[in-house]
Amino acid sequence: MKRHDQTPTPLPAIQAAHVDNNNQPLTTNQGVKIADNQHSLKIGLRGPTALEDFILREKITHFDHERIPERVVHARGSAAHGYFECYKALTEFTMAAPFSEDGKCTPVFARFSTVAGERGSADTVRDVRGFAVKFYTDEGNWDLVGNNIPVFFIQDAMKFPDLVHAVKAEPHNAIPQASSAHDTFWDFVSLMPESTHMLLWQMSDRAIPRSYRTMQGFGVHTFRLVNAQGQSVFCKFHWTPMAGTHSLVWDEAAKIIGVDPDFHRRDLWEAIAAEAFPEYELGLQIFTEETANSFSFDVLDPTKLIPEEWVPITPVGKMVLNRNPDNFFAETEQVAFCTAHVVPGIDFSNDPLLQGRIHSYIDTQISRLGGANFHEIPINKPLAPVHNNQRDGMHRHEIHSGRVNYEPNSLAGGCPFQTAMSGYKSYPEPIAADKVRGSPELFSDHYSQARLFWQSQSPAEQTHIISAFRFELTRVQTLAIRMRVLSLLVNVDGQLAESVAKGLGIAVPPPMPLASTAPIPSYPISPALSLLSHPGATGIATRQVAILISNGVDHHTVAALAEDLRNSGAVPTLISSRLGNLKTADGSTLDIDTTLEASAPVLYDGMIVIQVDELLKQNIDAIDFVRQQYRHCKPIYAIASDSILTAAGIPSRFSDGTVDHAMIIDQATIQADSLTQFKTALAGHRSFEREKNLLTG
Ligand code: HDE
Repeated sequence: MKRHDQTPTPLPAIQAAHVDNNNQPLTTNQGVKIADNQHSLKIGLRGPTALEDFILREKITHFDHERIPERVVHARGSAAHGYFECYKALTEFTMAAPFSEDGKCTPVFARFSTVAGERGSADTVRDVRGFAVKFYTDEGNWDLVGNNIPVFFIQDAMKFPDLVHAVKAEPHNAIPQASSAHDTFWDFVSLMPESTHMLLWQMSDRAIPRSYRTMQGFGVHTFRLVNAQGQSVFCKFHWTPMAGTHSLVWDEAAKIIGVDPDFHRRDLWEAIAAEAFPEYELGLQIFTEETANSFSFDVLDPTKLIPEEWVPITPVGKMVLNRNPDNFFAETEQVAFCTAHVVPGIDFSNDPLLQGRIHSYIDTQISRLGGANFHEIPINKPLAPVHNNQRDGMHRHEIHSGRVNYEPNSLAGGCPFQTAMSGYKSYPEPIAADKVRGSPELFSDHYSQARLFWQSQSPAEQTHIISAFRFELTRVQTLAIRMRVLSLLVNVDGQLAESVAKGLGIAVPPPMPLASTAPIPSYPISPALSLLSHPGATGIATRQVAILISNGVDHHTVAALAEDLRNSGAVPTLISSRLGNLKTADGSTLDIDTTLEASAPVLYDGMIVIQVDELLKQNIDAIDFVRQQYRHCKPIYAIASDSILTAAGIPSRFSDGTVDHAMIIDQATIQADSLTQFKTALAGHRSFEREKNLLTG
């Protein structure tokens, strides 16, 4: 696929499987036309149903088997089609097909997910997000199955089932759903000091993204790139959203769970439908084995990252998601990502977590998708042709003719044949070692990178981390577990431990003993680890803006505002206390999009409130709407509406007297300057300074 050929057309396998019911008669699965789809076949109108009713039985039997097991982790997710465009050929480092030519485009399917919740759980829970991309390359499928956090809880695949058992709902009562805020999770991680670094990320705003479109993605492990000459370098994969990295605030995330559990799914779907295509730049940290050996940590340890300041990120291309799936089950549910799906030019490192994953992903599809032929499901079919002697099994679709299903053979002319030159070759890494269970000495430093992350956060981000620890540990019922977590945190930062302990009403315990006597490495602060360092696009495209109005509003003002916002790509929604036509000052009417009853402030990135009448000023929902926008640090533009701000108890200045630039007040009508100021605040996403007014200590 070339750069000019990026129209969002379905992959051939999906196109071939597509069914168009338009103008077609209703049939059974055997293609027999159905005369009556309303009534079962009965012995007399008031009599029993006949066993011979094959139409009823086929329909009900199929229905009875409509569900498949959900993913054991990452069950809740949403996906989209798109393409990856390589900026410049990367043949110096890799022969991987997506990087073989300047401007080459490769079709992709990307699925984003939460980890702990079940398939029907809410989107905005505090959790790690999956970021999995299937590249349909001309050399076969390559799956980059990453997360939105660059490190992981554990260092060895051996502990994964324990981690997942601990974080999922507790086995005796299946509570809580999609939440780490319970005893078993914190019991486990507090006994696994290697989790500490990841815990800080998980308690940070990274774990409550505003949108799948505004979060980063990471391959997490160290991978290998191999070029056509067989030379190899190490590599870490980074996805950065062009829209910038933005998160929710916890109170808001928790409320969205109730008012719109599909918040992220809807956001992704609507953005693509509106052709505001989500884009992510792929960057690589490329480094040699010698460089890796010079680090104070082991690059095979997935609880460690490589600071960007040590190995810069080279942008190599971008992914554009430009087509929503046609069918959630057929595509999003049945897509099977496997870390074992690599193409020539991409290889594994010996990271013990990655090594375990290479097995797990294929294995899990066998029970989830009902057998070994899941690669024949249209969404999983490679674009590259498949020829081998694997045969039979549940739900085999392909029909191989002839008597030869083995290799070597002479009866089929030796086909299909091995390709010694261009076939996949594993990098011949020399290894001379004992077969042992254990981990390298460098794996035992569990705190210095946690400290690096903590120290690299802005004050607002640090405050949010403290609140998240307090929230989760307050939910934990066992005092000893709270104490153990604090003893981990003391090793990260005394102030952090103290602030968390204060919220829990307990004294900071002594630090958890260190696992090694080796000198503790120190890292300079890495600004790139703060979400604020990736503001992304400066505009307000796709931002949701609530416009709160009441009877008597100036028609022209509202129309002009909505038009201006729409022209900037934002999505304005007119909200009032009733649906239907609202009477404006000049006697004309305005069509309201939704009501205070049916909507919620947490669904909007910012709000404008215009010329509120007496009734709205006293409406508790309206007051609450404004108050929550303020509390969640979102921009508010009040036009002739300061009375409602007063009713909501909202100041226009911070406690230290400085101006809140995300709070714009005009006394009479809309002012061009004020609107620009509002849009700038909206583009900036949040005014965390406002928390100065909100924090209770
Ligand atoms: Fe996964 N993981 N994982 N994981 N993972 C699965 O595969 C597993 C890990 C990730 O949208 C499962 O098809 C093991 C790290 C994503 O369909 C399963 C270990 C990272 C997705 C599995 C890990 C991930 C999964 C469940 C430790 C980030 C969703 C269903 C050795 C780099 C993919 C499935 C999608 C899904 C196993 C750790 C990311 C059971 C054994 C680290 C994004 O195979």
